[in-house]
Amino acid sequence: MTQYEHPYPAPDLAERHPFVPLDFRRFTLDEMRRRGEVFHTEMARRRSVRMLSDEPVPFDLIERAIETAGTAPSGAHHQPWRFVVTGSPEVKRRIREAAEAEERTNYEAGRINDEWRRELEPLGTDWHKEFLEIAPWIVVLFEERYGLTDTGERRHHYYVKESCGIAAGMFITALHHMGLATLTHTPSPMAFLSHVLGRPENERPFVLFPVGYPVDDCRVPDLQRKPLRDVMTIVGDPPD
Ligand code: IYR
Repeated sequence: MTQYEHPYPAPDLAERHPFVPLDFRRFTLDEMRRRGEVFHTEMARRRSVRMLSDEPVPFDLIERAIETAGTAPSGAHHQPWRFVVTGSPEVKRRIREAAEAEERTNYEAGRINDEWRRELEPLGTDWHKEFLEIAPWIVVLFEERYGLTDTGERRHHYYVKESCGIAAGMFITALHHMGLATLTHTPSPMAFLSHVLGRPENERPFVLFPVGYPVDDCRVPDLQRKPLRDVMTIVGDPPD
């Protein structure tokens, strides 16, 4: 057994903050490799989908994905996120109108420069955002810039962007795993979402996700992912 000279919790904290046993599953090495392989193959099929259909999606699937996203680690475990969900045609219409107005300025009034425009060409995007009305659900992840106590005092949050970025990743992973499609959409600027969705001062829009099934015969850009050698660097000798 590994002996720690400085175990957790530190002895002087253990009484005030007792720890509980870790619920951890171990697998055989064969099983670990198989699970890793199966999961990678499944995740390699994930694609951002803009051509979402209007086919209804039961709300409990959205709830499950948000619960899963909420298992993300966060700075000091403050969980500085809020997932705002709408399936209302009226609210979706208002979001689409405001997003398209902003994106039109991006694409047509030069907020996107020529280099950026060329980079977006393979994705085939323009200012039209029909999916915002067609997809059954829109989920907007708001970052909590600071928390509020019961008495209305501000509570500092830590690593908010990192925490929300991880939660966003887990959200799209959970949706894909259940057989749903989404797009990490950041209509820019996004401040209109606070207004349309009636969010308080301490929340700021982070990413918007339209969620649904892809349309039949959905096509996506022919993108390749970087091979391992281009994203991984090994330093030093391996452990014994
Ligand atoms: N927000 C715009 C433009 C856009 C920017 C990037 I970087 C993308 O990867 C995709 C789109 C839009 O949604 O069209």
